[in-house]
Order: sequence, then C-alpha cells, then structure tokens
Amino acid sequence: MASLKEVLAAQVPGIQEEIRNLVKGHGDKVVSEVTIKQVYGGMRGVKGLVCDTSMVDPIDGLIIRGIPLGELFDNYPEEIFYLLCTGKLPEGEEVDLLKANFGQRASIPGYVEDVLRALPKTSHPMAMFITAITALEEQSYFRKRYDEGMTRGEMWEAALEDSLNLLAKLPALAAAVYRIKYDKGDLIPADPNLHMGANFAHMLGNDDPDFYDLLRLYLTLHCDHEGGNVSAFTAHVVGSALSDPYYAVAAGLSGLAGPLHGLANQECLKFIMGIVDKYGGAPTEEQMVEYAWEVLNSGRVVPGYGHAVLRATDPRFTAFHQFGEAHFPDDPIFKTVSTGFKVIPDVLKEHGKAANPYPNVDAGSGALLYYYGITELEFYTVFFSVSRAMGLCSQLIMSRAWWEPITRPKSHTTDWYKDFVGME
Ligand code: HAX
Repeated sequence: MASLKEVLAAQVPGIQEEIRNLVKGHGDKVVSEVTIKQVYGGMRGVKGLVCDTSMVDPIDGLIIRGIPLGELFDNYPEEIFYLLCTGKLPEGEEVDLLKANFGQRASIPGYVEDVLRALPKTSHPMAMFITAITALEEQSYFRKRYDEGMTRGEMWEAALEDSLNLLAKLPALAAAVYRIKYDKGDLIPADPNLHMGANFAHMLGNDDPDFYDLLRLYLTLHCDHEGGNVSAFTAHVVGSALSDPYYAVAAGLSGLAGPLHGLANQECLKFIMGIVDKYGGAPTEEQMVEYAWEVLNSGRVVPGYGHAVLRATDPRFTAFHQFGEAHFPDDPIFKTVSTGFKVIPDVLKEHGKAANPYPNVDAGSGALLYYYGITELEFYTVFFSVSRAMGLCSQLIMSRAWWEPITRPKSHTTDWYKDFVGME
C-alpha cells in the first residue's frame, strides 16, 4: 500500500522526462494562432496553457484524468484529489490511509479564529475565507523550505505538503466563517472519523446523513475545470512565481468570488427566489418564460446558463438535478430550477446571443443547499471554493513537479495593435 506522496514520487521522474522530450523534440511546432478578436476577447480558444489534471469537453463536460465526471458521482472528494494528482483512483486501504491523512490535519489554529472574529460582520464570506487562508500562510512548509534553500527537485513535495494541510483545513475554515458571520454559536471541532464532506456538514452544524451526502457530492463535482478558467489560471500564474500554495489558492479564490465565475451560484438562487416571490410559489412554464425574457430585456444575463467552453448541459448540473429529484422533487425552489431547465434553453436560443443556452453547474446547486437550511446565499461560493481548491492545488503540484517556469506572456498597447493591422 503506497501513500499519495510515494505514488507521486514514483511518477515525477517520468513526467519530467516526458515533458523534456516533448519540448526538445517539438519545441518549435506551432499549436495556436492568435487573432485580434481573441486578444480583445478574453483569449478565448487560444491554446497556450498546460493542465494535466482535467480537461473540459464542450459536449461531455469535465473529464478528470480520462474519466468522465459522470462515472465519479459516487466517489469521495479525497479520492478525487488523489485522482487529480496521480491519474488513478486510490484502491482498498489507500482510501482509508488518505482519509486518515486528511482527518489528522483538519483542525485550525486558534489565531485564525481570532482573525475571523476581528473582521466586520459586513465582510463578504469569500473575503473572510480568503483572509483565513492568507492567515494560515504562516504555516507554509513550501516557504520555509524555500528559505532553507530547497532545490527545484524538492518543490513538488513541499507543494504537496502545503496542499494536504490546506485542503484538510478548508472545511473547518469555511465552517468557522459560517458560524462566526451568521452567529451560529461556538465552532464545532472536526471529527477525524468522518469523510471530508460529512465533516464539513458536521462542522456547519447539520448532521443529517442526506446533507452529508450532498456535501460529498458537492465537493466532488466542483473539484477542477481544466487550466484556463479564472481561478485556475490565476492560481497557476501566482504559483509560477514560486509563491506558496496558500498565496496561490487565496489568489485563485479571489477570482472565483466574481459573479461571472463562482459567485454565479449565489446569483442563481437569487434569480430563482425572485421568481418564486413574484408568482407566490413555483411558476408555470409560461411564467418562467415571461420572467426569463424580463431579465434578458433589461440587459441582464440569466444566471446559471451559458459557459465559455461547454456547449451542452453541464454534467455537474445533471448530478445535482438527479439528487434533488431523488430527495425532494416537490420543493418549490427545486421545482423552479426544474422548470427553468425545461424552458430557459429555448428562450436563450430565441434570444440568440449565448453560445451555450444550457445550464451550468451553478443553476441548481443553491436550491439543494437552501433545502438543507443553508439560507445564506452569500455563503454559497465558499462551498464551491472548498472543492475547487483541490483542482488549484493539484495543478500547482504538477507544475512544480515538471519545473514549469514563471508565466510571462507578452502584452502590447492598443496603438501597437492598430499599427500592426495598419489602422489609422
Ligand atoms: N444570459 C444572457 N446572455 C448571455 C448568457 C446568459 N446566461 N450567456 C451568455 N450570454 C451573452 C453574453 O453576455 C454575450 O453577450 P454580449 O455579446 O452582449 O457581450 C453573448 O451571449 C456571448 O457570450 P458567450 O460567448 O455565450 O459567453 P462567454 O464565454 O462570453 O461567457 C459566461 C460565459 C458563463 C460568463 C456567460 O454565459 C454568463 O454570463 N452566464 C451567466 C452567469 C453564469 O452562469 N456564470 C457561471 C458560469 C459557470 C462558472 O464558471 N462557474 O464558476
């Protein structure tokens, strides 16, 4: 039985050699051209990044190390992190070893609680969460080892050590933010016998086994989404400066806090509740169509629909929808999500702007959290963050394993681009 670190140690020399040979043998091969539209359009479609942990297929959605997400709906988040890092799922006792490893690292130092309590109650939960992660940076093994003169060959191990500590503590940090911000009473200590999702639910203060399972699913589904999305790209760039994983994850999650990215889950539930309020319960299909057009005609986006890469229903939405159908199909908020799923894609097609008229991960997740009593919408992106940090960390470990250099693309002024195309 091998630990995650031992499995990676066996793989890293092969990864380094593979990349060395690829660059040595094919270094001058052109993989992408860049148009002016892409330069001014968020670099959409420009191939210029490496991400070995996962890829997003426009139709099939997230594929983790060759395994479509649809085949991983029953797995634990700890197993997913192992898969992201190593390309294989842990087997037999490796799973228990991994869960125990996370469990032993799960508690948070007292000073972090003090930091959180010192913040104004009006702070956004994401700002509190990111502050807590930055406060934990004091414990960085990567930074300590760098200061001692660690070689680049040792960096992936230091990144792994920081990642395991940070990921293990994130549910406790998130629960601390929740209980402090919303006056839920004393913090609840981690239970090292529970898996990560259950432990998170437990520390939030809800020991319903169905909620345990929802958080297991939630942490599994949001784990990673290849390398070019705002949070992954940001963490990647910051990590390339050899800032340690605490800094890189705090930076990446600051991007996740944007309404066009992770914060969309908060916006989605606001949208759904706006409909329920307006019609005094779950709307009819006609009412839903009317409401969606009102939003579009006022120049706003329909939250939870569309995606920069996906061109079909997000499998993560499908998993959440199946969970709701199995547990509370008649809940008015969940029913509203279901009705939206039926009619909004056609509205968006008729509207004609969105390249992808189908629901993304954020369209339904909030309705499920709300059902289990998490009624503080602003907190939803923190759930997303606890999970997404697994992708950010595994990508950082991979980058340090193959000695990726500092990221530094070239920028030009608008005058330069105008000259380049011959524009007056
Ligand atoms: N409602 C209305 N209009 C939409 C739309 C939606 N849901 N999705 C896209 N459009 C519009 C865009 O605003 C854009 O309009 P303009 O040309 O006037 O600027 C046009 O359609 C083309 O956009 P696109 O190419 O389809 O989409 P982008 O790659 O530019 O953006 C977004 C992708 C996810 C940001 C976009 O679809 C959106 O704003 N959706 C709603 C917010 C949302 O659900 N975000 C969460 C995404 C998932 C995620 O990252 N979670 O973390």
